[in-house]
Amino acid sequence: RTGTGPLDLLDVASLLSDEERQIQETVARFVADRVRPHVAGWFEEGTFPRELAQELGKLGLLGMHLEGYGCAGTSAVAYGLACLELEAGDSGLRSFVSVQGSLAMFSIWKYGSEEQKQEWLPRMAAGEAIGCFGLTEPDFGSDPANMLTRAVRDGDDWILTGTKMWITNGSIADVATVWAQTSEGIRGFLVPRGTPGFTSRTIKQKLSLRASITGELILDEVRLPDSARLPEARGLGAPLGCLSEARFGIVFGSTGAARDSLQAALDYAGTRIQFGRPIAAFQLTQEKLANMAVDLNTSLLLALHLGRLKDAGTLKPHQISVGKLNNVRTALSIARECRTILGGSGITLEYSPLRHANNLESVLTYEGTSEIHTLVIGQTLTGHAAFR
Ligand code: TGC
Ligand code: FAD
Repeated sequence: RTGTGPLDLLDVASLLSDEERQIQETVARFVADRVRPHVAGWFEEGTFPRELAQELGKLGLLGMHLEGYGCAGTSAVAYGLACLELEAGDSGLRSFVSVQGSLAMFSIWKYGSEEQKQEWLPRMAAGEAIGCFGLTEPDFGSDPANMLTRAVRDGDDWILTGTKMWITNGSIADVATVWAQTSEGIRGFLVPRGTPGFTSRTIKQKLSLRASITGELILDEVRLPDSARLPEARGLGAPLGCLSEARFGIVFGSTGAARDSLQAALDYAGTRIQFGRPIAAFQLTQEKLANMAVDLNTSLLLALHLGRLKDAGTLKPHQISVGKLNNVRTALSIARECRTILGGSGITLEYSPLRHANNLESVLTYEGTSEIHTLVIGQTLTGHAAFR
């Protein structure tokens, strides 16, 4: 846990409320019982068991920081701690929860009509309906402003045409939030599975986030009524507002993958004997462990600080970029270093660090690449946007 054992050098746990600790404990227990025993198998098979959705729903983890419509309405910090424990299990599990709650549900909660909220949110909170969020396209990832997907008016209806790429839950979703250009700028649409012209395919042969379904969405002249449009979503700021929610979860989540890797390396170093001593007794191993523990604790403090800002309603997008950039690259570096401590044993799925490291390669890229977050911070510092 964040707050137990030798890894909590700074007693970060003492900064949490009883309720926050309780939520964290509950999620950690769920991960220990329902995820840890199976996750290596899911990763190897490249699957995400759909039945987990309803279990996550029962625990109140889907859209947990949203108010009403069957959502738990917890604090941002509690949501972050849940992400941390889920990602200590696997980034794929946290991805599922991020996309469902912070992207698909949040887009409806924030920009949807009352009818859309009533139709989708309670079922999505329960894990009975799965959502996805289609922003990225084959030719436009970091630069979504130039997306090619178009929605054109036809009487009272809209006709959507385009392709969305790398969409988490894309091929298992019951409803997709799809972002498209219109003559009035970017707008969001809810596209239910089974709508004529809407198909998806699962992307195979991934080396990262294997315990997560990633898909491609194909929209071939999909006809939708105007009631499928998210009425309050106007311009690129709408999808970027959803991204701020999910990026926040990653600031916490990535520290979970780092903590789990470090715990595995620490345990292994204490029992692996070479040259007649546990490898934990060698100074070079201790230097690695100490540096990683310092970095982990720093990441946790940063996450908690941003969480407190979010709960106070003052968190700014560039501050989320600081957290996402720092905590994901730190977690990736920790996971890789932990793998070295495990030696040859570290290359199999028996131990978690290389699985986490492989997953974190995706986390470094999605929700804004490390380069994009660097440029967001650069723009804040200098006033110059260096994206284009
Ligand atoms: P720019 O002109 O800067 O901004 C357009 C409008 O958006 C507003 N804005 C934001 N609003 C809320 N939150 C943010 N973080 C925002 N950033 C910008 C901005 O104020 C403006 O509003 P307005 O009213 O003036 O129009 O836009 P730009 O085209 O120059 O792009 C800026 C840039 C590069 C930072 C942006 O395009 C970007 O973030 N690109 C990265 C794309 C990205 O992150 N894609 C992620 C796809 S979803 C995903 O990866 C899910 S993985 C989930 C999982 O499995 O866990
Ligand atoms: P590109 O934008 O082509 O970038 C390639 C390289 O160029 C990167 O290193 C990038 O940083 C760099 N680069 C680009 N522009 C600049 C610049 N101006 N300055 C300097 N360097 C630059 N998207 C969704 O919409 N929904 C999802 O659910 C979703 N899930 C995902 C799940 C996985 C497993 C993955 C891998 C991706 C997912 N994505 C999703 C897509 C993800 O958001 C994009 O991959 C990401 O935004 C980067 O886009 P790209 O892959 O097209 O790379």
